[in-house]
Amino acid sequence: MERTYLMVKPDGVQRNLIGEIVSRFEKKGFTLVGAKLMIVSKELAETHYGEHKERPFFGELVNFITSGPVFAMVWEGENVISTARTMMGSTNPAEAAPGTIRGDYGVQVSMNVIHGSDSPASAEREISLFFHEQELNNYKKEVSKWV
Ligand code: RTP
Ligand code: MG
Repeated sequence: MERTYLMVKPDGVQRNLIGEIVSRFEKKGFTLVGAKLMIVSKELAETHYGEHKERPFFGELVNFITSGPVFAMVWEGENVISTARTMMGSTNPAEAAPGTIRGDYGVQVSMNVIHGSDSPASAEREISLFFHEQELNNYKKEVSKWV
């Protein structure tokens, strides 16, 4: 079963959106296998966003993601990587469709509420960056035969 790394960014935590965001993925039918509130270190932020190292917004991005607690999560389900990206909406909240998380709650591209892995390789990399294997729970929901 596919897994992805999702993270409520510091703006989402400050704006009390953890519950709303968790609720959307629960109701969709995905399974939460790990979660924690944490402060991201500068080193972890730079590794996580390493692909953007040369971009002009890299410093601002690292400062933002380390500026307060994030809510780190691993979710499991069929096609969860791409479906979660669809549920998040476009990177720039101004272009994100209504009904998506960024479309409903975001305003600026620099504070766009949520992160989600963009491919199976990113998901594997990011899950192991943020979680130890023993923090991930292997279980099956009774309801899973219905979704
Ligand atoms: P994320 O990695 O956070 O899930 O977002 P994403 O895949 O939709 O977008 P990505 O291209 O990976 O960009 C990572 C994050 O960098 C910030 N950003 N700022 N100031 C800017 O022009 C700019 N462009 C991107 C956003 O917070 C974006 O989520
Ligand atoms: Mg990205």
